[in-house]
Amino acid sequence: MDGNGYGGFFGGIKVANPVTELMQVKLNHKLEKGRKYCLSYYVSLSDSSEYGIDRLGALFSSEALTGPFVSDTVSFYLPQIETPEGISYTDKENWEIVSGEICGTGIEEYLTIGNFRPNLKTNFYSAGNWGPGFGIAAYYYVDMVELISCGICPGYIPELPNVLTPNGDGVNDEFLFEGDGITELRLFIYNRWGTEVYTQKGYGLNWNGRTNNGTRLTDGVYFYVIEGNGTRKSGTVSLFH
Ligand SMILES: [Ca+2]
Repeated sequence: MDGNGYGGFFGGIKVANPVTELMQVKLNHKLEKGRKYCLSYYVSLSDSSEYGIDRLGALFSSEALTGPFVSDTVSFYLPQIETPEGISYTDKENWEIVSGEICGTGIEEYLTIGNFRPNLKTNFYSAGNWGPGFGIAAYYYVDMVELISCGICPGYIPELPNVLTPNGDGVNDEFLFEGDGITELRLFIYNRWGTEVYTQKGYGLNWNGRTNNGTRLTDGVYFYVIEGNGTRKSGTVSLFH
């Protein structure tokens, strides 16, 4: 928390017909299907707020959200990430971390954070009165919003090409899926007679058309099996050197 470039939002105002504020940003890239992302950001309750709240949310969407976001009693948007009920953010002196995970589906391009609960259904927690200010409201400063790829989603196995031509021309040269969390997967390659010719597990699955000893395999159709991450996938891949 360097305090540079921080923003803020009203997490709730303990009156009817409240103001709702959310912070929204367009992501540099859409979330990838099957990839897990870890979101974290830090909040600090403003000195002028008499209350903090719980259930801070983060919503990923394909389009920018437009208001109205809530009525007094109904939410129009449901965040994929929400901190637990009963865990309040009331610290005015320090930054508190908010974090959660989401599995990408390939369409999410906007991130919106804030309180998605209707004001009359928001839980307020006393944070002490530090003098005149917003009064019965929770205004948060926000800093260090970070979204990183942190694995693959349960049950997900990546799509793989069905042609491998490892001749370095930049087309179909690799049979791979890279990423954090890939350590959960194991790759097996069999020839047409069912003989295992290549196996791999660990970070980054990548078969280059050779055996584990580096011997170049003959052109033809091979079968692959990928296991792990609670699921299994098989298919064929045609190898042409
Ligand atoms: Ca090629």
